Amino acid sequence: MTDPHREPIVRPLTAWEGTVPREYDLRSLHGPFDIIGDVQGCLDELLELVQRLGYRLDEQGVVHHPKGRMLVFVGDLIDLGPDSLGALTFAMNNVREGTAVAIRGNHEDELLEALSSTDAGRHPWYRRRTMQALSLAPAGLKAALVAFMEGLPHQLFLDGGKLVITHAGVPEKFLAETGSEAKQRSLRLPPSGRPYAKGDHWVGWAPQYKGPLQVHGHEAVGKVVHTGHVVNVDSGCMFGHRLSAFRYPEMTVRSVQAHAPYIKDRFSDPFPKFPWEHPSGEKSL
Ligand SMILES: [Mn+2]
Repeated sequence: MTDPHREPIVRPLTAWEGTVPREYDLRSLHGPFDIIGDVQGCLDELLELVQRLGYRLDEQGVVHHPKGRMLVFVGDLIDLGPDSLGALTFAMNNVREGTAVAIRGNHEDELLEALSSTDAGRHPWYRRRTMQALSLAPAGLKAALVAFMEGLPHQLFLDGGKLVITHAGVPEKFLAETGSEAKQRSLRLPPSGRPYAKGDHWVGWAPQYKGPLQVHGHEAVGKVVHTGHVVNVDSGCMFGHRLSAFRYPEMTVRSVQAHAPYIKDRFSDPFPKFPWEHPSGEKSL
């Protein structure tokens, strides 16, 4: 008997039919992709995950996959875990080599804002730590990392427009928008307008979303959640859960266990239940 809450993955994937701004347009890249959830400075888990996904790392930390797979980062490479600069440098080196693409998360955005601010105001502990690490880095590396973050787009359209990457997840009507308000929405959305609560931003739109397959991060809920054409790939490594990759076009999930809980989980239940959730073939490595 068919469970009405368990819709099949909708195939074929629909391509975005609207305009794609140049800064978001990587439609000519067709993958296959391994879309990595919010790394948040969890470099060790990132290196473990990419190697288990079949990538070989060269001496510069650039990945090579025998089947030409590419990494995709959904933003928030930095801050809560132990090695923000390492994670950021890894992503930068691979983007430069064409073995990865990445978008900006709110943590990169807030760091750039903090760095450009003359106001010495209070920053959260993780921002102070990341800023200190950056200040201790060689000047050339610091400049390169800042330029890398400044160049990160807020959304990316891939594979002919059949796949879109956003940080916080956005309803269809906000895709491909470039205004400053839209960009902020892409980084921090709760479309309900309510403060974040467990799974909050899924309630408003994901089950009804009809756009191209959208993979995003930002809201750590302990495991990858796949709702129709929307995938939240942030499985909360920084909270001691897992770092995950959503594989495209296979639509499967691979993940590794966090080596430690780096900060206290804001959710009392690390695995909230979503009644419409799709069984996405999650497997541990
Ligand atoms: Mn975020």
